[in-house]
Amino acid sequence: MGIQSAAGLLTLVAVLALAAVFLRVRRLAHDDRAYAPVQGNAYRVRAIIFWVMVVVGLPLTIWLVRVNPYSLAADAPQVVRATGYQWYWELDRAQVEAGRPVVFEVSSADVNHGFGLYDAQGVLVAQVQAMPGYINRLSHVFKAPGTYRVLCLEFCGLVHHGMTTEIEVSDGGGSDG
Ligand SMILES: [Cu+2]
Repeated sequence: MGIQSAAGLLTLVAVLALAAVFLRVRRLAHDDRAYAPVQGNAYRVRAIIFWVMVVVGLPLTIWLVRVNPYSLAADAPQVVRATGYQWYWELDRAQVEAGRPVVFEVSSADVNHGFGLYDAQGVLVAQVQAMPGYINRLSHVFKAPGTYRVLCLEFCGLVHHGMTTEIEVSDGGGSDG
């Protein structure tokens, strides 16, 4: 199970637990009961929740911040300028490292093209429009090294289908995750 699914499941369980508490409070609200014992119980529950948060929540939070993918933003991106032509791509570099952010600055010299990035299995991993007069920035972190292909995603004329090039993604090595 990935972190996303685990977080989703955890949230669902927490929401259901909270809903159960609300329903129970609603059911007990009409009971005529002495205040002091209820207050004592509540304080005990509160103390337990506090220590659970300290013992479980604090280490969990620290761990989650460490694995947070957004911390990669601090890393200087690898910039690739990509320009579409009828009917080929021009990249100012064809090699980047996996595990580090890459920013594709995508434009076109003639008509609209579509900059589509495909992995070795032919799965589209990222895409952006290539437009004349505009530079569209596409940020992507390649998770795995390998040969990726760029295909045109916008029908742009006679040899649209031949508009492909490759990007070599090497093992970052220096990346500490
Ligand atoms: Cu095209």
